[in-house]
Amino acid sequence: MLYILVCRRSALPCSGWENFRPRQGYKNPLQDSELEVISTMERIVDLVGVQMDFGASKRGVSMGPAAIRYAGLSEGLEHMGFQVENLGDIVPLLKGDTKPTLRNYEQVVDVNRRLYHTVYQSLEHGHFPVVLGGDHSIAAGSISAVSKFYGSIGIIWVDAHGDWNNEASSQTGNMHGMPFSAVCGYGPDCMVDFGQGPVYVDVAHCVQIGGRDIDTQERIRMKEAGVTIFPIDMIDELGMAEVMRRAMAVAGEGTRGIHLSFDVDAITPEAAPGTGTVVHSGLTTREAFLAVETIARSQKLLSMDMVEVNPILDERNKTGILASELVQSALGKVVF
Ligand SMILES: [Mn+2]
Repeated sequence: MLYILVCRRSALPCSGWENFRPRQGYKNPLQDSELEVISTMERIVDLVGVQMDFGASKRGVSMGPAAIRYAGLSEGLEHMGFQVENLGDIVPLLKGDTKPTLRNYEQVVDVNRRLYHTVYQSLEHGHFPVVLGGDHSIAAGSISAVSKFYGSIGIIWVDAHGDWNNEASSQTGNMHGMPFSAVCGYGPDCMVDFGQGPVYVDVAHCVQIGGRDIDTQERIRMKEAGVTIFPIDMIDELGMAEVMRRAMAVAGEGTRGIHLSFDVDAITPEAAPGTGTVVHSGLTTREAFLAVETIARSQKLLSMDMVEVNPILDERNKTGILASELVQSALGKVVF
């Protein structure tokens, strides 16, 4: 007996009934034994690349989308049964205004505005948006769209860094260190306000996982805001399974679903060398997979970013391949 039920909103296989829209010919599997496949047509993933590296100090992460695509992401997702729509890449302006506290802000803001519209449209179509970075500043645009569309979401932010600076607290002015703060309404607002009336994400549903290089000012701001943080030492002690159970409760309960923002620098540099801001002693690859597999099993994932893959710094696309596999696992690829 095979029944495939699909959440229209998340485009993921769904065992619940909340989001299920019965269509003509539908028969309740609990009462009827007839073989029926329901609506695999609606499992559409929109892939959008963002060739952005103006939010970081090192160049080259703009080639991340190509690296992840060459690693076979579309083919892998299609093999899983998804229909993949490749929306191409967003390319930043060649030049733009800058200032010491917000480096290359004009290019960052412009890209985020365009990404906002792309992701919002994807959600309106009932598709599942996957955003490939690019540096992490682009999460401001993608999350702004998801938050505006759903109203109430949770965020799971997997990263070696807090990304919770603003123009006042940042020591570098690099805007890839600011998006988490921005989407929660703690600035800089230019990253998330495109005239759409931004819907800020409630910090009560925000989780940081894998942090091990958080600035002093940033730490104070995160504590004051009340972000739930599972730094690397807590993952050592509790184990990733328990950390994810707690993270899912914070981000998933009382929200429409979860946005996953995954920075590959969360993973230990031996396994993910192709990224600009490596920090020693990070997540093992299995801890990273367990995290995304847990999110997939919850069926609460609404959208995701996979960011900071820098092919110039990589070894034979090792990090690009890992990023591609992590996206597939987040969308439900199972080990067995
Ligand atoms: Mn980051």
